Amino acid sequence: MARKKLALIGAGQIGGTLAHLIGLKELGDVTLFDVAESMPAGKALDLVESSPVSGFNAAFTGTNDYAGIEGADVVIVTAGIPRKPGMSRDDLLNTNAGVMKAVGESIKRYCPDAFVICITNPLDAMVWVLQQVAGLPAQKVVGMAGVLDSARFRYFLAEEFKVSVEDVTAFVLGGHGDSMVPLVRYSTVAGIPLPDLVKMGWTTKEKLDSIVQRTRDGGAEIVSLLKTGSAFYAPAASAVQMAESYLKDQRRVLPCAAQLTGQYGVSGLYVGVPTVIGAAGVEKIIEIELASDEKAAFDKSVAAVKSLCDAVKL
Ligand code: PYR
Repeated sequence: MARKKLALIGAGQIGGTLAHLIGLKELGDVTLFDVAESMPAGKALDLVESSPVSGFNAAFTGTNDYAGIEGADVVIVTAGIPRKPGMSRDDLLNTNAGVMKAVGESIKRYCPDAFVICITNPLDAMVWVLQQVAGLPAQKVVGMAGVLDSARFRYFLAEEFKVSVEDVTAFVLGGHGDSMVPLVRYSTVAGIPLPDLVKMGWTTKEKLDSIVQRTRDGGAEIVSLLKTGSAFYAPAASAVQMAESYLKDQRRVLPCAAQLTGQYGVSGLYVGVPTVIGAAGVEKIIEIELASDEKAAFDKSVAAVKSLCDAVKL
């Protein structure tokens, strides 16, 4: 069976980490594209030279030419500028929208059958631009944010409860911005909902509120510590989980930015919701019932996504 091809648009910190994880998991051969001259070729060579030591089989190619992504089965987009300390994801809007235009046109030309995962911020607006420019079916174009935001939430909860991260499930809805909606009621430790854990004396409501806020600020916390650039290990691991679910038809239930067509009362926008990802891309959008305060928080987050999309100038 021929190996799958994964094209990474942007060979910076996330791109390099993605390529390494894809190699270690043997998901396929990797093409790293970047506009920086020769840099993707350098990363590709370094990565392939690690393969005899780590014991994996994958080819790595670096290119400055979009033609290199031809025939890719999966495209993961990280191109664009990252934020600096003090910037919000939204400050990147029009610079990165211009980048998404060039990327979308190249995907349309070279790999219109690919499953496309966007990571570039501001995420929900960028994946919206990318899908329109590339002209791919909406179920084949998704944004990576929910897996990352839930991973942060899970980690903070596991730390609070002193249990394995593996036994914590967490649910985050809405846009990948300051108004994202970590859903306490749908998050659990081994199936026990967080409000029950408060009743059982494992934590307090105040402590949970501060974990929810830390989750919302999770990206900014890393930006302020790194001082140059934004998070890359956790975003890359999250996108690889989505790509793997698609390539292996795992039908994982993963939160991601998907185009809504009436679900949650929203149409035409990309917003973070639980989805099933399988061989057809986004095979299902799961619509859960929201309490009135949860719905109000979700609507506020959707309004923030809409105002960003309205401000995009292509
Ligand atoms: C984050 O760290 O949240 C990004 O969006 C990269």
